[in-house]
Amino acid sequence: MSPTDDTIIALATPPGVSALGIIRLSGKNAIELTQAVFKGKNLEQQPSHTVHLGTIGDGRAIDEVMVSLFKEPNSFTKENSVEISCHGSPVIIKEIIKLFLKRGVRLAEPGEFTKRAFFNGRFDLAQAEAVADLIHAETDNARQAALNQMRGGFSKEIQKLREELIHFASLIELELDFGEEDVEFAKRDDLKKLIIQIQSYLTSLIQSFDQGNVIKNGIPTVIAGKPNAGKSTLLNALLNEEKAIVSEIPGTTRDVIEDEMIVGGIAFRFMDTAGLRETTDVVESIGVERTRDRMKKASLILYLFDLVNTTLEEIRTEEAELKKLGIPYLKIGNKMDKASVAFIDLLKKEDFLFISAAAKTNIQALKEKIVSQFQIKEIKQGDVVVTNLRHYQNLVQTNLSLERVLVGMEQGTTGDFLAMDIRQALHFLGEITGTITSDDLLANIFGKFCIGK
Ligand SMILES: Nc1nc2c(ncn2[C@@H]2O[C@H](COP(=O)(O)OP(=O)(O)OP(=O)(O)O)[C@@H](O)[C@H]2O)c(=O)[nH]1
Ligand SMILES: [Mg+2]
Repeated sequence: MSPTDDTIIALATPPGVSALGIIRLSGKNAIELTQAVFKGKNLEQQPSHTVHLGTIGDGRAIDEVMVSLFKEPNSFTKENSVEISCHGSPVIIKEIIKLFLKRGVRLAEPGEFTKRAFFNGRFDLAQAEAVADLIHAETDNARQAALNQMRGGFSKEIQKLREELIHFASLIELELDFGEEDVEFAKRDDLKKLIIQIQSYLTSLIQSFDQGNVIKNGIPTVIAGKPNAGKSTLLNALLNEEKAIVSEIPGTTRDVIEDEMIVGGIAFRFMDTAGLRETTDVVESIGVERTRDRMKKASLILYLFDLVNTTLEEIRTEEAELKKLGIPYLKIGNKMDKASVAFIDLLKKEDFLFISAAAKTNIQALKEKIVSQFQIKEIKQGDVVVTNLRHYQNLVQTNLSLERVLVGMEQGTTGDFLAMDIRQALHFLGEITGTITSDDLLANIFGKFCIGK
């Protein structure tokens, strides 16, 4: 059931001047309402999935348009839907939308089309979320993961496991009805087998999040080093943008400055940080704390040395510190334009990459080196990868609840406690697919969508 019967409208293409603009309507009266402002054909008599040329306007013609019809339930929202392709002028788009607003159509909220599709049973919640991921995919891997998820991904499997668990929960609850009598409808061995099977599936999904998280959020790559090493200059060179302030004053950067960039088909989240040094400046020392924190969480550290102002001993000391973190790192010698040839020669034995961030020398080589540190598995059609933090958290919670059921059975816990933990597991699984929802959860999910989707 749709949450409302009203008809909604939104521009589905980006605002601004473009060749075409697509305005989308959905709701019981979408076709009838379009007919009222359309001249060319009687739209209500046309079959679904057909396109019609005509003029649109209210007495005067606003534009010549193509109207695509989708009749319920064969549309994205499962409601009557219309897509109006007009010329991509903001004035035309505004005037056309106004025509409909005057007739009682309402502007769609973010994600409202997808929300209706979800409520009308086109797909479950995990699939609805994948629609947003698909739109925002920045790499081919992210696109494929989202598409797989949108096409069903783990949804069906989770639904099936959930039904089997429900079966056991109801059997155990039935036992409780018999009170004192010693009956066992739910065979404990079968339940144990089922739980182990579910856990093994959940574990594989949970493990896939390592990769899924990288796909969705990029590989956290921290640029670190002493003040003035040229970290901010390097961030700007990597991004090809004046993102961070560069100055000759040591201690310029105090906060973490980050941005994402696709290199070799992989998304990296580059972070420029405050230079590492002991300082009495309160703000700077907070910045240094943040640097250390980000370094610990990084997948790769780009450690920068100023080739002009650093001795071999200093390099050795800094590297020893760096090594202790146990995070993969690259040693980068910056300011090669000003450095002495002898010093560079000396460092060649130390597995250094030499660059000039200011002159953008060897930045391409550095990018290649960065990419070569990661072997990203290509996601293929049908591969299930959990990319969504919410799904991941619920999968972990489900697993914990099931673990409690297993432990409970080992310890001979009574049926009522087993049933409670099974219900918990069912709750967490149900939230993934949206069998169980709350207004907050839905508002949170759909509020992040674009308007018009
Ligand atoms: N000659 C030369 N100078 C550079 C190079 N890279 C950066 N610099 C200069 O070094 C100084 C410090 O650069 P930043 O990028 O601000 O250094 P930082 O590591 O971010 O410094 P903090 O934010 O203070 O930790 C600036 O004057 C830059 O212009 C380079 O490749 N060659
Ligand atoms: Mg800086």
